[in-house]
Amino acid sequence: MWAQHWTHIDDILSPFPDLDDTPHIEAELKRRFTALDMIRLAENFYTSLGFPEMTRQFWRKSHFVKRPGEREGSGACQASAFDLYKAGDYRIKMCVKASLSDLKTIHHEMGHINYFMAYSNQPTIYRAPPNAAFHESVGDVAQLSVLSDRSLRALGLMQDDNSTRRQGFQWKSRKKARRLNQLMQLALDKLAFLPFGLVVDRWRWNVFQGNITPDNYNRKWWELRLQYQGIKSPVPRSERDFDPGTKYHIPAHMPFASYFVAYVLEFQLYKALCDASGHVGLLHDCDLYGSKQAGQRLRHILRAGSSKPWQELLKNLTGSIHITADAILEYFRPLEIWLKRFNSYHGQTIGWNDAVVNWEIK
Ligand code: X8Z
Ligand code: ZN
Repeated sequence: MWAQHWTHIDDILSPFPDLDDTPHIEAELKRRFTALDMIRLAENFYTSLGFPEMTRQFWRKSHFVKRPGEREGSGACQASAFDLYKAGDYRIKMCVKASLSDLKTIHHEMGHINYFMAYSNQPTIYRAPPNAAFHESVGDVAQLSVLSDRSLRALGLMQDDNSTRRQGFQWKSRKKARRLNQLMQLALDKLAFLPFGLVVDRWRWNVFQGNITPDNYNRKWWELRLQYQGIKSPVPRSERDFDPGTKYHIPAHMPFASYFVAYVLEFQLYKALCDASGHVGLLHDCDLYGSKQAGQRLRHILRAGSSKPWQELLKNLTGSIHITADAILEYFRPLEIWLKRFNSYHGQTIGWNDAVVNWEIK
């Protein structure tokens, strides 16, 4: 609805559709996993790094499955994690299904829970992240790891190479093609999100500043959508509609810029943890599963809560006090190279031109 993730159009954007593993992964998840299995899987990832198990209260008091009457896109199902500030009382609220998207989300939410647990010994005032993007990044680092080729294979979610054999594809190029497909699948999540992450708080902060007023709430929303995301509504909109209000975080008054920063930061943290785990090779092939060294480095940050400046904690892990896009660029480089070649071969222009901007809904 918000075009915040573009994974749903993977079928038309996959570089090598014949070798796309995504439908297989989705089918395997549905066939083999229950909602509980998905949650256990995420827990298992964190404990393999040396994090504690989820608490008894977590299992007893969380909301894991959609109840009758609850809608998928409603507040009840919008995934979130809660620190009840009582010994062992941490909960998530999510409607878990066996799907790739929910596999990512459950790792994200459990990242929050692990953060809550790690800083629980701090005085209350420091039981918070050093900046909001840190809280949003932890679980996403786990996502990147669980989606690595090695991890998907270990979980038995990938097709074996024989079943993807196609005429004309040698083993090596087949491997490359499948990797590009996976990078595209993830880019449609992580990269496509960035402009949307910016739009939400650009719009909101302009409302707070009085630059966007009630008489143009919706028009300004769509101007930003076009400017940053390059998208238009498929049906006419007017000020009788309030489209920003459909995004949970607007009526719930939850900041959104933290996700924008987190989507960059998570790659930086992931890269540093991969280095700590002794990973060699391409960044997107790194699986942190079982690495106690990586777990220790990560826990060091989480335990501090907000008792130290984020720059100090970042420096401790990455050697830098700056959040940079170097790691996200490194991660997607093979796809970037492929896309540049593909676009130049097909004479594609990048971006959206006046024809799109001036296109009006009839
Ligand atoms: O709201 C979330 C998390 C809970 S903190 C599931 N996210 C944003 C969203 O769903 O819009 C994660 C990605 C962005
Ligand atoms: Zn979150």
